[in-house]
Amino acid sequence: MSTIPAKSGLRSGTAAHSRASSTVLRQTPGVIDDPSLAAVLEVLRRGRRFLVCSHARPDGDSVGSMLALGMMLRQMGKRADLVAADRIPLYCRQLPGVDAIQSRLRVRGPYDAAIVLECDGTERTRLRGLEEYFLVNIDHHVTGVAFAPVNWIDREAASAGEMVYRLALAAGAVITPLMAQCIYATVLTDTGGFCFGNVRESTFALARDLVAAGADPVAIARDIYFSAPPSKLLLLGAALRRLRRQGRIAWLTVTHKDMQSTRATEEDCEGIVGVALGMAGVDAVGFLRELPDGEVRVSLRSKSGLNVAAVAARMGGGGHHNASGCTLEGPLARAVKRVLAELRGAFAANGEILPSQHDRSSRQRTPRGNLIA
Ligand SMILES: [Mn+2]
Repeated sequence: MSTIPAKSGLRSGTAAHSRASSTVLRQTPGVIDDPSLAAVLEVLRRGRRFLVCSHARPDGDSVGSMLALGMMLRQMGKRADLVAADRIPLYCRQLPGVDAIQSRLRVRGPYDAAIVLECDGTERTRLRGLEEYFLVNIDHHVTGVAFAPVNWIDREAASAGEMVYRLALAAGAVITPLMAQCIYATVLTDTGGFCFGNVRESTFALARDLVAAGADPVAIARDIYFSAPPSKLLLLGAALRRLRRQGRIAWLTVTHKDMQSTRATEEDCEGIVGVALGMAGVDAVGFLRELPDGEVRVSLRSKSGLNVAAVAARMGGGGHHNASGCTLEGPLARAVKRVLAELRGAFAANGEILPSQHDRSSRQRTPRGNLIA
């Protein structure tokens, strides 16, 4: 942590916030006070050829942080191959250099190290052959695991992209407009547009730095939030028809049939869970989607102190305090029961007793007559 004292004056952040802002803003090239960051940089300086990858079903943070890290490595005169097991989602396809990301299920090549971004193990990447390489793990999830010989896990970072930014500053790299564009996208998406609990004072300072370095916040927001294909809105409609609520918990489900009838793709599911979280009085939401093989993909979100990363971890998944996920066995109805039981249990463990399923006071009817139980 930096020893530079916080600025005096109007600072209302907690000590943790101030520390984090110091780390982002005051990292001077050549002065590295984080031994984990230094260890990562050492690997990057020594090697010549790198593989850069992230989790399967890449999101804005995985794509943006891979691209920015690739640009940084090339600036250092290194070779970087960017690889993803699944296709890049539509909302990320405007990011600079995105076409260079190779779609692979197996990796091979003479790499000095493979850098794994925001994963808790090599399995998350769904890339075969990865374990044969010297691994570097860069992660910001609260459920992060030190699985590699070199691990840099910063649970306070708003995105993996923020960590790449710090790495680039420490390496003495120039933050080019294209790098800034990619990193800004990681911050915007992982904070849900600066709304989630991982937003702190330093996040805005980082965003300011990135805009100063050439990121265009309006263009990035348009690409990410205002360019949805029609299938996404049709799927949202299907999900909202099955919106249910019990007290502070709401949930939505989507069947495989819904996916087929709306011609929705997996990435069209992105963001649906957040819509339900917009309901007043709801503090936790589960979105459950039936997969073609009958398994159920679960996304959890919260807007209170409820730690949904812990809830997901109890069901074999993980993630962030306010955003997490897991995969359960079907059928859908059984998965719904399990998710509700875990969410209720988590509220109860916080000392918050929720009305039971049969408590009439928690029931209401929507204008369409759907029971929101
Ligand atoms: Mn992330």
